[in-house]
Amino acid sequence: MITMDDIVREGHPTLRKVAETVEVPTNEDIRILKEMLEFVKNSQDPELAEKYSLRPGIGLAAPQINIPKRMIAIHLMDQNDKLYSYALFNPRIISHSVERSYLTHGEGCLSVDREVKGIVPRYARVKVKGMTVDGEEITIKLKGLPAIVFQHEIDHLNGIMFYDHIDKSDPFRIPDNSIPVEI
Ligand code: LHY
Ligand code: NI
Repeated sequence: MITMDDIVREGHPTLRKVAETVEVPTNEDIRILKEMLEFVKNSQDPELAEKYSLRPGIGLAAPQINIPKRMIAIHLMDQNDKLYSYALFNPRIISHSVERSYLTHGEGCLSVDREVKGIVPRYARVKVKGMTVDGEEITIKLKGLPAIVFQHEIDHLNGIMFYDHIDKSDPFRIPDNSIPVEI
């Protein structure tokens, strides 16, 4: 199983690479992607998180376990108790709103062991396409926290860290035309 020991931290070169498209997933790719989703789920289980010292998370990208491939796993519930549980190859944003959003308390990252304060502007709504572990191409419409998490994870596939988006000269500047999202 994946644990925190498998997660590379900022400064590791893989986090700054553009990850490779997975043209045809091998059985090993599929196994790893399934394990990534298990890790995210396990991290939310208080007993397992305690037992294996997992930091609770809602998303993981393959570069974070030092695998430079376009694979992400996300598992979270939105405010209406709707579950967003996805393990995707080659996820991509096919369209997005003009309107922005941001987490009021900022973002964190399992690969960043420090608090980085500031507002991370995101798109308020995104449509994401990707391939499931069963080889199915799917399109997902997202808003609110799920939309933010998908953008955070897809950024990892392009070597982008959340703090790259924080305005250096004014970290708490509210983006124009934006909706605050509370966790
Ligand atoms: N995981 C973060 C986590 O805590 C994702 C995240 C995204 C947190 C946005 C907060 C806001 O699960 C990762 O860092 N994955 O890359
Ligand atoms: Ni992250």
